[in-house]
Amino acid sequence: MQGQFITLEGTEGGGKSTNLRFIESFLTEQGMDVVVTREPGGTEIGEAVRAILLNNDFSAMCDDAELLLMFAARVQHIQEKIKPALAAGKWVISDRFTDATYAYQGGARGLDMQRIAQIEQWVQQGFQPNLTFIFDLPVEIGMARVLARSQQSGQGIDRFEQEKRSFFEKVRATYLARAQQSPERYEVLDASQPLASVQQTIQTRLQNFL
Ligand code: Z5A
Repeated sequence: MQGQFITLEGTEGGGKSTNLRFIESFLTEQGMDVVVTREPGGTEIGEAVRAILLNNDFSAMCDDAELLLMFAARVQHIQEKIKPALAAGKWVISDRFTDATYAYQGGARGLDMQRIAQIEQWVQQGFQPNLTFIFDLPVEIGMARVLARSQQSGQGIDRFEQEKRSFFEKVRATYLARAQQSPERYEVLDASQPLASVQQTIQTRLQNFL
């Protein structure tokens, strides 16, 4: 089977990072050569852009700058890392991709979806993930998980995590609407379930996908 591009999406605290490693292990056991990556980030330049995007000191960042920085990091990511890996027959799993831009900059910030689609076309020229998992859960549960994690680790919260519940409700609604529009590409997971149950659903979907 050719290399495939899988993305993980959802509101915060859904378990993307936790399950990224599970998916990597499962696919590696099946004999796939797997590359794990994330957005914003994934390359040296992309990680530098990420540091700007998440920096709490940059509360003055305007929405258009945020949007364009997301796509600047993404085009570097696609050209430097994702497409070369796929061309070499590897599987690429990314913690977030363009669905996040529709959800956060479109749904939550309120930027025009048509404008996002135009930039997406310019940057991606039709390139899309083969499969997208959406880790869906009530916003308050996700926020509580992130708060608990930050208290345990002693790390602060970033520029996005400072947003209010209503912001994340819009993010969630946009993800679900997108999944409804193109159900063949998305698997919506109930991320409020215990981890073992979420991972069982992921494994079943991956087995079908293979
Ligand atoms: N962003 C954007 O605006 N536009 C874009 O185009 C892109 C991104 C690409 C950085 O993303 C921010 O960039 C993001 C959107 C924006 N901001 N937000 N919010 P990120 O992916 O790096 O950061 P994140 O979304 O905040 O990730 P996260 O908070 O780390 O969420 P997660 O990866 O889904 O969660 P986790 O670390 O795997 O799990 C959180 C905790 O819950 C942890 O303690 C787990 O042990 C626990 N957990 C996980 N699953 C379970 C279950 N099933 N039961 C119980 N506990 C669980």
